[in-house]
Order: sequence, then structure tokens, then C-alpha cells
Amino acid sequence: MKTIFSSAFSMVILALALSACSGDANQPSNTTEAESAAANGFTPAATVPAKPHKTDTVIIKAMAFSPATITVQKGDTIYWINQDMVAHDISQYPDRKWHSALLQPGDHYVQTFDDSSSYFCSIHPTMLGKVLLQ
Ligand SMILES: [Cu+2]
Repeated sequence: MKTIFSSAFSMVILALALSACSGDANQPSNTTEAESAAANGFTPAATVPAKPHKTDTVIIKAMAFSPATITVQKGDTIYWINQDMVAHDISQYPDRKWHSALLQPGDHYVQTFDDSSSYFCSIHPTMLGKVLLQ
């Protein structure tokens, strides 16, 4: 009788011990979801906000670019619009490495910049402009 009781008591202790073990396994870890994601090579969008590229406008009017110097971030786009009464162009200064077509009044030209650049109007070389990378 004593042996059976002792044996039953041991079983209860064992069951409690097992239940404690499985309880530990279900404990939440100290690692957050974001940390786990980063460890897996996935960067949550919230920690690296997207930097959208923007478009800046330069107006061509009264034989001048306005603003004459424009500061942009790498990858930004510049939109020139000819609001003058005569045709102009946008040409890299001094070699015309890049340039627009002839822009009649009302025409526009768009270019994206990865580097600073000076430019001018090849028809009216005194018209100078500058794109500076921030
Ligand atoms: Cu011009």
C-alpha cells in the first residue's frame, strides 16, 4: 500500500515538472518582432523612411533662369519652363555634354541630376544657371 502511494506521489511530481517545462517553452522571447525581422534580412519600413525624389521648377523669363542656382538632392528632377517671349535651350556649361532641344515659349524640359552641373542657354550664352547637389 505504501509503495503504491509513493509511486502515485512520484507521478504527480513528475507531471508538475513536465508542465513547468512546457510552460517555459511558451514564454515570449526578449527579441521584438522588428529585431527578428532585421536579423532575417528584412528591414521594417518604419525604421528607414523612404526619401522621395522631388521635382524643382526653374522658370525661364526675361532672358534669365529663375532661380539661377538651384540646390537639389541626388536623384531629384528639374523642370524648366520657358515663360519668355523668345526661344531658349538648356545646355551643360561649357561643353553641352547634355542639352535640351530648342524650347519655344511655353515649352518645357525635364532632367534628373546625380551630380552638380552648370548650364547656360547656348543661344544667349550670358544666361547662366547652376544645379548644386546638397
Ligand atoms: Cu536663350
